[in-house]
Amino acid sequence: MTLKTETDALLAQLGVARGAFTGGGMASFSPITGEAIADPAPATADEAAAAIARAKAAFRVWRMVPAPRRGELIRLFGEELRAAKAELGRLVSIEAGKSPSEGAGEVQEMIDICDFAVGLSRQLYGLTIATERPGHRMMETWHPLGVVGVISAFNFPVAVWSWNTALALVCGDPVIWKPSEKTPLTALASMAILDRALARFGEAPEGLAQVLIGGAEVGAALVDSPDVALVSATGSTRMGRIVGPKVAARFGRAILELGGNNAGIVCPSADLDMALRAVAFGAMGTAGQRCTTMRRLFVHEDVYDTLVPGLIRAYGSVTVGNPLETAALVGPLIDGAAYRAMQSALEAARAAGGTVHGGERVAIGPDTAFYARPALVEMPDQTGPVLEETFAPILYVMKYSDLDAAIEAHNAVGAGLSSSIFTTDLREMELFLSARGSDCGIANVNIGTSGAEIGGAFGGEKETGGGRESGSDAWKGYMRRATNTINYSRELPLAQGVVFDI
Ligand code: UN1
Repeated sequence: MTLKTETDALLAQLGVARGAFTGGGMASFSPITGEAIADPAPATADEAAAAIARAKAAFRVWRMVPAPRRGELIRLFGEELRAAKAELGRLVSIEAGKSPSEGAGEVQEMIDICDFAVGLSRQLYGLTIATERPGHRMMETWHPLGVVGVISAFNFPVAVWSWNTALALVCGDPVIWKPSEKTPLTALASMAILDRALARFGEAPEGLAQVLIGGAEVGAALVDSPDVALVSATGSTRMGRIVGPKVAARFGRAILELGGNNAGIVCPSADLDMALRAVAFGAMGTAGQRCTTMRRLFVHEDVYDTLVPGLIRAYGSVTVGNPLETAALVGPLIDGAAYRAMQSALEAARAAGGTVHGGERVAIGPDTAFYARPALVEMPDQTGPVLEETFAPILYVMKYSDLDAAIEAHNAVGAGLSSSIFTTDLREMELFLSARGSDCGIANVNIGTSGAEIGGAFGGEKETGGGRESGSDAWKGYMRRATNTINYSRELPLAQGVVFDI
């Protein structure tokens, strides 16, 4: 069976109409072989405008549905996702090139956020606050915000949308999704799954959840529309530099999840065997194509010669291959451009004095597929390509002698998403987690930088964009807060003791 035949069958099983993914002219490829597997139609500017108008109308209805009732829709969505987990996970593997375990893991992440959001639908709490005026009460209320536009990336083609969508729908907001041009099929399938939940729910307004397949112009329609209250965008810092100011210029709200240049620090007291396994997954997992991928590693000079040769061996022996046909841990890069970006970063690293282990192309399948052995690069300093995110499996390894200096170097990059320290010394650990430690939105101890659970708030600082999605109180980004002061007395005392006797 070709990948195209299998994709057709999976899409049919998942309930996507054939016309939605054939004959539309926007070719879509599987990175596993590089072959074309479908060609959906891109949305036109008129279609985008119509979708926004439908969502705006849906908001007027949905905001009045009680939140726990909105949660019922997400409960049904979670049920539908459980029923479709195997097929959707497989489609993620075909379209994004992930191993079956990571494809299934991505769908599990969707299920997890649904469970979280169902509970959340009864916990959209505001505070009651003491007032200085007698006979008064002060409280805050959280209200639905409006239409949410979700722009997502190829590497987590469905999970990131679901973090946003589960929360937004529970918070009372309609959602319009512009998935990556590289992964339209998993988007169509996820929408078909949500459509089944909507049909079972029965009372959702038309246009509550929509998908717009297309390129930058579709994203721009969401970014520029004053009727889109919140734009939640995941992608490169370059994309965020365009989206952020445009949304701000119209006083819209943005949640930005941009690049990461995540690092680990391995201290002398670390459990080196555990550190090796954690670094291997963090740096090579998903072929280095997570925004949370570990890209830099600072190793203390006392343990460098123990840890790094072991890591180099792991890089040499890790299985690279077709993740659908073999048990390979490292699958393909998304496309040729990703491979070329990897090679030019390695070239720049060599020029900056780096010693490169691995990184070469591995011939698997047709030459339209791009597989590469992950690269470990021993760097004398943090210079050149080390300072930037290259979306490929490259780990830059540097030696350190003083932890304060290592933390300083750790923080001396533009991005601020995720970070790890490997230590069994509580002073080192607490320093790393303190105000003068890691400057990232995620700071871990004795685990890698990737693979966050949905219960915590996900996102990062600086050039990562500052947005938070998923767990904790990230839901507040999808609602507007009103402060209410209620006078139940027969007097009219003014705040701050102001007198205004008329
Ligand atoms: C991303 O790469 O855009 O923490 C998201 C992780 C995953 C999400 C990554 N839960 O690695």
